[in-house]
Amino acid sequence: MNSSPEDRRSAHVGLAYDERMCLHATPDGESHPENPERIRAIWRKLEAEGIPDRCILLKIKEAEDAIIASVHTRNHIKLIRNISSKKFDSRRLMIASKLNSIYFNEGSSKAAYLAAGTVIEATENVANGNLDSAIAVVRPPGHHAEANEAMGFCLFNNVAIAASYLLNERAELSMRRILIVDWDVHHGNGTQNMFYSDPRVLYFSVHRFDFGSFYPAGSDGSHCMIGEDQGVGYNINVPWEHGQCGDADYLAVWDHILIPVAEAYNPDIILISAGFDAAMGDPLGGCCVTPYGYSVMLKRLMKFADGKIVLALEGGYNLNSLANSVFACAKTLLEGSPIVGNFEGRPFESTWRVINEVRNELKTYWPVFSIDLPEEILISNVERYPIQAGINSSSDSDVEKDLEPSNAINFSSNNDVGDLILPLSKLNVDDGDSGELSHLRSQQNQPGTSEAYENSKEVTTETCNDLFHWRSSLSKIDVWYGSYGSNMWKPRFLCYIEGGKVEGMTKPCRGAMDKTPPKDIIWKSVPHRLFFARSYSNTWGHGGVAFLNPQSNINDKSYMCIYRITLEQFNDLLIQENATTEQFESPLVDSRDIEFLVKSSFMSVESIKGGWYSNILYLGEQDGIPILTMTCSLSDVEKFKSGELPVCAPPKAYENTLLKGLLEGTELSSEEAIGYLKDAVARNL
Ligand code: Q9C
Ligand code: ZN
Repeated sequence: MNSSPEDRRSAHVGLAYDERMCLHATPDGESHPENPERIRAIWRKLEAEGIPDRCILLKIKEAEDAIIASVHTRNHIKLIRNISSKKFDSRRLMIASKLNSIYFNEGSSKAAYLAAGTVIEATENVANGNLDSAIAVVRPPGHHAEANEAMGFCLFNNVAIAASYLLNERAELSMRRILIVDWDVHHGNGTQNMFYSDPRVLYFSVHRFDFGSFYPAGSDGSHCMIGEDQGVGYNINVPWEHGQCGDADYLAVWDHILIPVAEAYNPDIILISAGFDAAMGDPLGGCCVTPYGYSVMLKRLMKFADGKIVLALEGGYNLNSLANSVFACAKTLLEGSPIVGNFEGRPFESTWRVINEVRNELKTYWPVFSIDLPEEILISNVERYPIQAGINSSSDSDVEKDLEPSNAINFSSNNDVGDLILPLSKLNVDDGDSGELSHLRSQQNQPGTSEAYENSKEVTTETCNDLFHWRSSLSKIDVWYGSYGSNMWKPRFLCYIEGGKVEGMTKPCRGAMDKTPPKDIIWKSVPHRLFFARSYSNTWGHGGVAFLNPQSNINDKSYMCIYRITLEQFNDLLIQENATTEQFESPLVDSRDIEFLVKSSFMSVESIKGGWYSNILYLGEQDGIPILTMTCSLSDVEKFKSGELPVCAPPKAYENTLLKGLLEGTELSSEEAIGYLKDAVARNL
């Protein structure tokens, strides 16, 4: 451990691993992504590559309570210390069930103390110069653990404990500025909170945020969280808007955020909360960073702090990606250069948006952010977007179902054929025909329907035209469809037009027959109450679904995204929203109905009376074109008020979809949008 820098060929890299950290496992042998095989797989890979022989193996020891206590409460320490003891045998399950994403067994205490102790040991030896750098292959992970709460598979916050140890117990090592780089795909809420007002620790995290819907969810991971008091400016969050981010996205963030800040901050040591769940193939992260990407990210940090870097394992749940990524990092530390590789592709369009938002938010604290980014990277001619819609099958789309007995139409007994817009038994599409019906054909070619397609070659095209004669006339009339629920988010709305599904939805939509996207999109507010009711939907799971009180009130205000579509498309929307698979020989709403609506402001659609959205509202006009929306009947409102029908908060995925829409479309800040939805949930009808 004490050779001088001059006489070495490769760097002195500490490596820590101990099989006893495998003692923490699910109590009943149930499978779990955060399992002992993770660190075993890493160790096997490192051994197979001869890495341990090239490193200095570190002593593994349990952390002392006094040190842990600098970031955790006495109560939390007591809980983790005692949780594995005999007298907690009967209570472990209960306690774990009250926590968020946590399990305990008789080995949890030992593993938690060893993980924290090992990161302290690695950090101390890098700080005092015994080592150039180190890798701590530890579990359970730490960055979600709060001062007084275990969560997100984390018991003690290993990295935070080590940082606090340097600052408070080892002042003589002069580690006055600590940079924590958290590249785990999740936001390290625990670490952020522990140093939120402390300028001695610069916490930087790049993570999936998905507008607040990705674990640990909420606003902690937002780029607006920049620290407070003395620590303002020393907390930097880079929140991805979606999955699929890869090397190009991460390296763009390194180039335009992390590296410039590291230059300005001039850290004395860097601790990496090194989760590898942003790696390609990870089952939780949905991103695609390669081992080469991690290796370059690490190498770029090695020019700071005299190369003093400690990597502490956090997440990472694909054993192969995990092992290969850790191996790439070990090699990089040992050899001082990235592994061989390259990456293709360019950052997402959203990545530039996020980078700009972060720089903008922090420019008063980091003057280097005031320099504009070169224009050519902002206006790219070929922009990259994440893949969103994927049609898995043509099964029933947005069928919302209550678990409670309800008056909804029961179309649940779908067979393979029944959910196509046109009953296939009445259709004849031969391969030679083209034009008008080609959209139908493409629908039938979806996986799972080919058999039905084969069985459908009997009926003439005339039958089709008969059945659809109303479509061509309504395709010439435009209306504004007013959306106030998940459809405010355009990609979700497009599922009703183009078919398919987006993140958060469990079932794909059929789409409209005319798949032309809306001609225009405008935001408006209306004097109606937004509320959430019903208790279960197939698309979003348990929880409420958005409704607008059909009765207006000048004291109410709801945001609405209005899409200019054809009256034909509006009819297809109505069919899908009301979960019906029936074919209608006449339209549900035609131009005469609109005349009626303009006078009477709402109209109940007889043939879908049992559906949840059978009530059409006329909300005025825009550019001489009527604005229509659909909601529940007045009598349902009475039932929601009386408790005869359930009123309940929306499920997270659904709420987040609304949030995405509001943030993309209106001038609302994320706080305002969150507040708006919270308010709609909280107020009684
Ligand atoms: N619906 C780390 O990577 N997911 N923790 C829970 C609940 C928890 C990840 C999903 C993910 C925790 C260290
Ligand atoms: Zn993670």
